[in-house]
Amino acid sequence: MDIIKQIDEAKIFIVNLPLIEPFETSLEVETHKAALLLKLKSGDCSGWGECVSSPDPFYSYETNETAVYIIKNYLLPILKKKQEFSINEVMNEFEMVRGHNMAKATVENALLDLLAKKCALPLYQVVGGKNKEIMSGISVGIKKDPNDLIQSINDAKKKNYHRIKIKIKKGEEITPLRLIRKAFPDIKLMVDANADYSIEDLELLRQLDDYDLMMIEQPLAYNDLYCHSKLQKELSTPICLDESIKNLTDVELAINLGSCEIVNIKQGRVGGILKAKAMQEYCLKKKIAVWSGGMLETGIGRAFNIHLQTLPGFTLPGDTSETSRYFKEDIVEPSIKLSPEGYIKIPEGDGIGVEIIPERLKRFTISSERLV
Ligand code: OSB
Ligand code: MG
Repeated sequence: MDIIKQIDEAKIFIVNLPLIEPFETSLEVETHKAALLLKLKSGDCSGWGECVSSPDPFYSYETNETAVYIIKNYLLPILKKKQEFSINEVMNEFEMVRGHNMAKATVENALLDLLAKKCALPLYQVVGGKNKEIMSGISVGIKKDPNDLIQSINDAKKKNYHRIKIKIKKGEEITPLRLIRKAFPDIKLMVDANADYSIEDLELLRQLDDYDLMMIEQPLAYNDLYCHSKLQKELSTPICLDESIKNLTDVELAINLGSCEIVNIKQGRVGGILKAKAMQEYCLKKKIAVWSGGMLETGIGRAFNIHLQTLPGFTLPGDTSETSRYFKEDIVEPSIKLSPEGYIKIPEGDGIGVEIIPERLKRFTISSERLV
């Protein structure tokens, strides 16, 4: 049942979709989503994956170009050699490539979609998820004009998003937080610093404890679990790690060092749904809450994040918002819409449950290459 037969076609696409509004973080301002897509075909079934890398190595060392390089020269050659295989077996062989978990997740995701379609089951049933809907949260970028920030939060509140995250950067965080709490004393609020602070900023970071935040996401450097453990001891607000977590070992280290109380599991950053599931299980055992982040994915990547969140450890609302928060036109149908109570229904079609619209794929593609 979990066996896939030989891959007889593999194709890579780079699509470029304009975002409805620029998305600013402490790292960069994004105006477009340049996504790497992978299509794998076996017999009469196809599966799709989307890489969460960006064109630039700011959030992670992986970029769209390094992912293409790794997929083309290392991962697909492993896959191509096999007549019949299980996804686990392939993922184990991928371990010979160190790191590059975004590239690995892309192939894993496409294989899972393919397998689920072959079994005529929705993806969440293949990975063992239970929930029929998930809580939706939103990530709001840095705004130059405080009125824009208040407006965005008001819009999100009206849509009943289960929590609102705002991006912050060092030295420009207190004013917006004060304004938000004045206008919305009770909303569920958190901040994401994308590693903009250092432990030297302890006194500034202590002030964040005054704003009743659900958590502070990735305050310190991506590679500094030790200083996060020192910081967590000084703050009453939970720290959540994002870019520091690339695999299960990072989770074990972070939890046992006391570097965080919450983990943002982005399946696309940690090598795919199966790796994310193992991390989620570990965190559940350790009573560490997890949620699913996002990378402004197109409807393909977002569908994987939605299916992931049906697993039992995902008790906190994630960053998966409705399509209209990102794109005027996505490359898939149906677009994701929130229920009046701020939930997203799990697609019940086979595989990821969303269809690629060929005309839109063609229109948004800036390059493509057949690899097998
Ligand atoms: O740090 O979580 C992040 C987007 C791009 C890169 C990094 C991050 C984000 C988000 C948006 O916060 C999440 C989403 O809505 O997909
Ligand atoms: Mg983050």
